[in-house]
Amino acid sequence: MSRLRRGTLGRKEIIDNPVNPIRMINHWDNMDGSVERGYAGQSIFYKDYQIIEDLERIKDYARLLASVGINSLTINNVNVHYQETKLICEPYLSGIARLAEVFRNYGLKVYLSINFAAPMQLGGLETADPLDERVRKWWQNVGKEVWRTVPDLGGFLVKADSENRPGPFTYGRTHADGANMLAQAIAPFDGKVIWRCFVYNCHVDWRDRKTDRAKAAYDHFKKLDGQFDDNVVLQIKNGPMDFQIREPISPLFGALEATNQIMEFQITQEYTGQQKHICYLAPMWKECLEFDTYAKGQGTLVKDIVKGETFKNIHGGIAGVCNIGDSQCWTGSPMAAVNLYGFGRLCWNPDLSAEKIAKEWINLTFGMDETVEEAVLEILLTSRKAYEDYTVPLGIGWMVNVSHHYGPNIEGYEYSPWGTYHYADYKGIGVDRTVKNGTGYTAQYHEPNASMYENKETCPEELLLFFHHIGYDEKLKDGRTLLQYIYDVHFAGVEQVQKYVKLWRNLEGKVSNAYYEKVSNELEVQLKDAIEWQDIVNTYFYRKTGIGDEKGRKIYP
Ligand code: GCW
Repeated sequence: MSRLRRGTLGRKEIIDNPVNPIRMINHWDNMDGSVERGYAGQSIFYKDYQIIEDLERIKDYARLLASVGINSLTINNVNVHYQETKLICEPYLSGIARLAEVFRNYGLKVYLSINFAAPMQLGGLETADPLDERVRKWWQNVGKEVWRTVPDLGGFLVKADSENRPGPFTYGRTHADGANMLAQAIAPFDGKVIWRCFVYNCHVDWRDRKTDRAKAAYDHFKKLDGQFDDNVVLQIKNGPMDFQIREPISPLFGALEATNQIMEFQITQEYTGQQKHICYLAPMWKECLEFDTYAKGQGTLVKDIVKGETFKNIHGGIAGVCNIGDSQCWTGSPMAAVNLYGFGRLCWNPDLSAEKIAKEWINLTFGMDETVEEAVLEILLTSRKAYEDYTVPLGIGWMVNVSHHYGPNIEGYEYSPWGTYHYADYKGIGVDRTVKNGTGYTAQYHEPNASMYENKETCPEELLLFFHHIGYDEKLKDGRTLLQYIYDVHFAGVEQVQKYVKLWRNLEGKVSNAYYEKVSNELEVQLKDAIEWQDIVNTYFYRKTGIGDEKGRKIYP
């Protein structure tokens, strides 16, 4: 590791501009103090339905975000409940103004998540129809009031017609109608409407094998391309389903050519170990950003689309669902901080490698000790694959407990209305999303990606079960059967966590005691959970097939 000589820093000049214009954090905080999918304690913004008075910690937070280059944030959950709907009016608005002032000092703009049906709850109207004149007027007045109190508010974030939230569909209107109505109301104040594309039917029937949740965002939004106002930005989750450990990129990237769009990543580890497991997410985000959509021929990378370059959009960037709370170390688990750091760094410069970012974080967190750097780096860089191996490999996803999404429950969602199935039977598993025999999802990609996914032979193996239904006895690339692969990676995933425990043990005395203890305890939990996943998944497939492990390892009957 090269070190700067004393005095050299003063002469070093670096000009480093951010690549993405919008570098945003989304909080899913509720005013009762809870955080939806939060694993780091309670909200730092709200307590007992009030905005927090003491802004000391908020100031630290603003500084923390600014230090990794974040320039905007939403401060309330996209699921805007009854009380939170009132954040756009007094007495809360003055509280928002106080928060905005703290963030302003660190170069961050505050945005609010709004309830599309607010004109009914707050305005006493019997409709929220975006084309109704009274509704339009109502939002215009809200705009005036809000920006009078918070003159530099960034704008509104909207989750509409999604998971039972209200939206324009109720009135037979499109999402362009809904978004543009709001956009026009706040355009005079330079406000933006960030409109989420996480729109799908969450009341499907598992018996219906044709409806495919993965197709929903594209089906809803592709046809609206070009219809959104200049101050509307669509926010698209990285994958077509929902923040699983492995998904293909959303086919909307590369499909929308005349619409402002930003990427949505999930920093909080809802499906990736809930900040009890170490899972470094920057490698996954890198994969998304480097993906070639072929939208304008070879080399049309997602990172260039989202920064607004490919299609010359007015706005572009990246948003991430936050992983902090009021826990002492911000992220509940100290190791989860690498994801917030990594998120900020990638927004700033998506060309950085996940390894470089991890090294930076390790040195900033633990200092320059090379043993520590090497061990922590090894843990971080292998952690995503390890998690995938002992949980849900090959792109199958889910298999988690219903509602809180922690721990294995292989058929937890199999007969539910959420559209998240794996279709395991005694012969095979996986979702056929081909045009030829399946849901036709593969056609949402440009060529050659569409054909690559359509054909089993060319489909990237790590996504095999996302795109195909495969027999347990079918051979994978290296000659192993699918079933044997499933067994192997579940054992391997656990072994990897055992290795983490050993690697971490060597660091006693080299990292602070508090840190050492906390991470040791967390690794114990991770190991126990990994074994739980391994045993439940392996037993499930053993019971389905009656075929044991070729290597004779323990599988519970
Ligand atoms: O991942 C799912 C979560 C919900 C979340 C939703 C969304 C805020 O389970 O908790 O709601 O996605 O992104 O809107």
